[in-house]
Amino acid sequence: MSPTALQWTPTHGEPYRPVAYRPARMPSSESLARSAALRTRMDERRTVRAFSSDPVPEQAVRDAIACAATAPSGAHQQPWTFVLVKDPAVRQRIRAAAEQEERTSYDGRLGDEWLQALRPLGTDAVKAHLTDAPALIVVFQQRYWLGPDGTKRKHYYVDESVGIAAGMLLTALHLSGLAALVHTPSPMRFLSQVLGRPQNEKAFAVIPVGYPSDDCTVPNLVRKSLDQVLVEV
Ligand code: IYR
Repeated sequence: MSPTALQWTPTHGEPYRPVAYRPARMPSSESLARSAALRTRMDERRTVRAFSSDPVPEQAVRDAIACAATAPSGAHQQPWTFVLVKDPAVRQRIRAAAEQEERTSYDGRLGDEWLQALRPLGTDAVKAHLTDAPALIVVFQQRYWLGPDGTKRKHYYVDESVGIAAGMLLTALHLSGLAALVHTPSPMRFLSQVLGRPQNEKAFAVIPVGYPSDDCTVPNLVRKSLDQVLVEV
């Protein structure tokens, strides 16, 4: 059986058993061509808040989730669950609960400094994307491992691991031609209730996926230049 065909089960205390890794080395000319093209393509990604209700190829979304699930993770514990919500009734429940929280947030809970920081983005408590987009991916962190008999085991670097996976998810969706948004209603506890997730899971983000609406606009953002974000020593 090839290593990839093995079914994963949580590992713990087992011996180190390395296997050979010999990927073909890419010529540097090819690396440079790919990195330049990827950089341009990634710079085209925009966070979209106005979605068409047109359906998306569902397998492309599943493939993007599979890409996200290749992320590195603390102790290879893969502490994530992705809930793909297609049911319009469930999306409606999520929207109603999210908007209730967001109204409290925008009506003062965020505080003045935070509201000022959000102003150039044009966000508000209305979250139409939660019902307009044909699919939502709700990313959950598994804060600890919970065995079938209730046994708990510590997970390491959960925030980092799930953050990396979420970034890979956004990349995969974008490169597959799909638009997305990282929505972080706060507090997010209602997502566990609506989606019936177990006690070891905590919502990390809601990612609506779809196509931009015909009248979609985005804020006129400028990204930091490479000079501003890169320090070479
Ligand atoms: N969660 C709120 C507020 C919000 C916060 C940040 I930081 C943003 O970059 C955008 C929005 C909302 O979803 O509107």
